[in-house]
Amino acid sequence: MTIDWTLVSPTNYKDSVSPMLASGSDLPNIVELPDLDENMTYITGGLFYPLDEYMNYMPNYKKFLDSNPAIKASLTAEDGHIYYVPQTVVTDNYQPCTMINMQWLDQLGLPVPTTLDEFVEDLRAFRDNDMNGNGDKTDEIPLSVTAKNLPLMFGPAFGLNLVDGFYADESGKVHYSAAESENYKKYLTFLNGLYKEGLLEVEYTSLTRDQITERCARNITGATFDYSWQMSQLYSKQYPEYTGEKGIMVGIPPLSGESKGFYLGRNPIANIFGVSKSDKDPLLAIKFLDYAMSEEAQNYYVWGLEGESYTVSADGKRLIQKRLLITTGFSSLVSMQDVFHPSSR
Ligand SMILES: [Ca+2]
Repeated sequence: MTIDWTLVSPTNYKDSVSPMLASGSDLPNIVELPDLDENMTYITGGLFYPLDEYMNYMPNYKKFLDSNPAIKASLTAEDGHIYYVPQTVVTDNYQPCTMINMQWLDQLGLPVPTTLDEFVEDLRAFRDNDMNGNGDKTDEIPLSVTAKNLPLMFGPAFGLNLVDGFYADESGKVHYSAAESENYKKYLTFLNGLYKEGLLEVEYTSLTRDQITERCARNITGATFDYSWQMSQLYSKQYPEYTGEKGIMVGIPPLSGESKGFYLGRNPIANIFGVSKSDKDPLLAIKFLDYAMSEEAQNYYVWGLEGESYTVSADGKRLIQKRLLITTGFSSLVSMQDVFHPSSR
């Protein structure tokens, strides 16, 4: 299959695609929607085929929906039909994570922290030493994180899901995070402690990603929290010594406190694709989307090519061969916001 891709920059994707959808004419066969169609605007406009009527041609998608009932429920419209195929975020490598300045950690001879206590010790060491070696012990900022990311970074260690607002425990009982008063109080007390000790940047309420990036360029910050791909795509790149081989701002697993940490931050449905009714013979587009949901395509997406970007060891584990290739592929896939058009018949 040859695909005629129409590439649109992520920054003006919505502005470019919304008018096309509003006019409803000359749409490509497959469209990535500019939003999640929460108000069913495009569905009620009759722009897209109900894909559930084509499940005979979508064995991979059917299998995915059957094994992910919560995602299936989210995708099912009020009229009972499913109109879209999602780009899903169900793996940990797509989640935001804590990133730590690995050069600073190495200089101190400290291990990668796994608990809040260890992390706080690292921050104190960053605060108290001339980590960037400019002769000034006072210009190091231990932690630069946006206010929006703080609950994602530290909530889980207190057993709190402050993003969705609720969670179900092992017995299936639903809890509402902010109302878990004891844990929530401990969480706030912890943050207050960071602030008072000068570990959390004073201007954290107004801090932006651009400012954090600039702090990395000046090598004055010890840790941050952001989407995983930004460690290579954005932050580590700010350091002149970064070659792509060894990360400088490096992601670490979720920190644990009284509760075991967990990744938190992204809706399992990140984007949605529909097959437009401009396509009078939609089966090829439908089969293509189904292939995208297959295990084969997902393996390509995540791992690349066996023998080139990864190898499989005797015990069945996949090992990354070329870190750069993976990193590059990762970035371009993540930033991809495409309208595409399978034109070859
Ligand atoms: Ca310094």
